[in-house]
Amino acid sequence: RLKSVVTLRQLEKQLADHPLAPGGAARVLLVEDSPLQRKILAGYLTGEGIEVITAADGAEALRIAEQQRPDMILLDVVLPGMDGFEVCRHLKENPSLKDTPVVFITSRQGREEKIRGLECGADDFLIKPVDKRELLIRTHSLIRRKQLMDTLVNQASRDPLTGLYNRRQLALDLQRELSRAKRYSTPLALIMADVDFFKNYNDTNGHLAGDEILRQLAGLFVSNTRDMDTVYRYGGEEFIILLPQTDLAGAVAVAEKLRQKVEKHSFPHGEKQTGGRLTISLGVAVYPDHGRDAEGLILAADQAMYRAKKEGRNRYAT
Ligand code: GH3
Ligand code: MG
Ligand code: MG
Ligand code: MG
Ligand code: MG
Repeated sequence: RLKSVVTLRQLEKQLADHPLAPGGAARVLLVEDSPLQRKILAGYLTGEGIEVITAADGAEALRIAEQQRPDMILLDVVLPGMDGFEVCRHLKENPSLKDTPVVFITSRQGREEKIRGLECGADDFLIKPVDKRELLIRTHSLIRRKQLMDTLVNQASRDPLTGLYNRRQLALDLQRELSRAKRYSTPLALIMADVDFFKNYNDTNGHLAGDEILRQLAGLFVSNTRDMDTVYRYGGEEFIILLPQTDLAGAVAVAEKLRQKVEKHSFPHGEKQTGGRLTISLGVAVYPDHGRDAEGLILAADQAMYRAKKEGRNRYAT
């Protein structure tokens, strides 16, 4: 026999002591066609570190989910038009929404309904009338799981030193951008940048000072490229910038702009470098002219960068 069950008051205190998102509220999308039910459930959730956004039908739910990226979706099964199962299937087909936890709210207790829900990817079920404690416990646990997952996914794609995307993410993005470039017959440019005489910088100023240079370079690359472009830390002191829909002339302009920004930037101990400045050399390669697949394009940029080094550094080559 169960000894005790948490009271609503105890539960509310527990949740208040362990906020979901310190400094912000977690967002729950509540999809429910009955205005009364919407009001009751939103009331249960609001104020526990949760912000509730609502939708009254499936189409609206999909639109709002896409725009607002909730941390969890509470989904009524019986809805006008598209039912909850269909909404769930659409959510799971969308790469940017498929990992958002979905909890069905249903008054039907049938096993078949539950299996249908599980089949289309539901994470949990709540039976009407919904118990406030059960709603809060399940919501908090799923949101915590989602937030942990988001953190891990983010960490897997990033370089911890600079915060830039890593080589693993480059491989994924480059495949995607190459397919897009092929399909729409658009160019795709790749720039490789490598710090000049960086071993010398580290030997003179220490590895920690060297790390700071890499962080400052990352900042310069991100702030001097377009939102569409992505900067990656490719290796130790090598960076790659991927520039969709950019041809050779465009990419060369970016490479030269970055070269100048770095040359003009005042880095700590930069004056001790060869030539009195810290500089980079860049290699530019463009799909389809210089490479037709990921390896080919990276190799072409690497070889161009190597030529820039040989020709005297602090320059770009194609
Ligand atoms: P070059 O102009 O030919 O590129 O000369 P370089 O000295 O930059 O090239 P080399 O490949 O000989 O040395 C690269 C140096 O980059 C060696 C290593 O100490 C440094 N490096 C690589 N990764 C890191 C890092 O994460 N932090 C720091 N501080 N240094 C790094
Ligand atoms: Mg309904
Ligand atoms: Mg290098
Ligand atoms: Mg080198
Ligand atoms: Mg170098």
